[in-house]
Amino acid sequence: MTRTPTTQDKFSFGLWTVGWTGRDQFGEASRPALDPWDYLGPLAEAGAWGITFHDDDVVPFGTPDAEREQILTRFKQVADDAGLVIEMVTTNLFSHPVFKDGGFTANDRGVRRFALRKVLRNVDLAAELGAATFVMWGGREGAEYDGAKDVNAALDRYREGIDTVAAYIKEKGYDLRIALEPKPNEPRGDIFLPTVGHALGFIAELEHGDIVGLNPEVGHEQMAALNYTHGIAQALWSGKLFHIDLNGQRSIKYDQDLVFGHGDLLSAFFTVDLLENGFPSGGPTYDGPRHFDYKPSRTEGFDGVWASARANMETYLLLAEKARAYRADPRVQEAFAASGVLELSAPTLSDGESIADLLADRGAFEDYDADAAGARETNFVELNQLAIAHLVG
Ligand code: GLT
Ligand code: MN
Ligand code: MN
Repeated sequence: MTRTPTTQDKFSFGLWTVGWTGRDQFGEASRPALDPWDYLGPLAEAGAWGITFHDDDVVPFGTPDAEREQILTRFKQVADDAGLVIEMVTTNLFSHPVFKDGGFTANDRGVRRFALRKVLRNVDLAAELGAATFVMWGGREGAEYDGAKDVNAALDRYREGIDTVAAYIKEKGYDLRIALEPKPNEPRGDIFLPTVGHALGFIAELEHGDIVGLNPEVGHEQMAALNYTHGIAQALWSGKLFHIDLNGQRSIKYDQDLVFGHGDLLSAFFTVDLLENGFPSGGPTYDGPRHFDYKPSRTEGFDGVWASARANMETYLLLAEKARAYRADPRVQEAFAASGVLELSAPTLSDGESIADLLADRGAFEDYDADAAGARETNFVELNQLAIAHLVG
């Protein structure tokens, strides 16, 4: 057992995580649904600092305005009483059949306008509740059949939609940033912005890309057989890691949303190492929420729901301890130096060196002993074994 989480740890949970009733494509709910505010007390007791939700998680789709206000007031009150920060809000553009072909990229223009209105209303709510991040997971933005979507037009419409939301945030003066969440597939056969890389490329094409970043999810990158730690590293490098969804995934299959660390544990170790300790030679760091987007397995009752919520935080804290010890270990520092890991931060050209200087440097090419360099020992395996020793030792 490790230390109890505190609010300093900034652990937060989606309401839809502990609130998932276990209903899937093959079976009915295996747990009852509580009222949205009933999840808040136990989460705070378990050590959570924050809570996040979709509009429809709290206020059912189609609820009349007056009732919506009452529900939201009550939810906010209970969150305040529990000491939970509403750090992120997101919009459900995937459950209702109106969004069966997407929200911002639906072929049907009326659906696109409806989706925009639903999002803009939710942006107002997010700002009112003091959220810092507005996540946009485009779960239904995609297609099953290549012929069913004009991808050029879809990306135009996606850009138009995101830029409209970002422009609205600026116009209103809200202190809110948008975080796009990539996912390769499920529920659509193929989803637009399938990976961190695709999403970064897309953000570069936006007019208001300065307030648009990413919310990468562990399992979503791993579903595409990609390295999550590298994904968030590149997002950090681009100044775009606005938020994260931590969970577990075991290889390329359906989106498992397991507890953090219950999938690829070594990858989770290096993710925590990066989040807690930063890059080996410095650089941009992440200090946002440690947000868990997992699903308590359908086999579990409510005891299992709360045990699995705690498990996310406990695993994170255990890994954080291990990662700290790993970095502080003189053998690791030595191995970093011996492996050249720290040498990588030295610019390839010297300060003020011109291309002509490089071309004139015989030592760099003509007289360079490429065979000797090719024979240089890297000790990467030894370095990795030190991580393993810290992790399981
Ligand atoms: C949905 C999805 C998650 C997203 C949520 C935000 S909803 O559960 O599977 O990955 O983060 O829209
Ligand atoms: Mn997921
Ligand atoms: Mn997610």
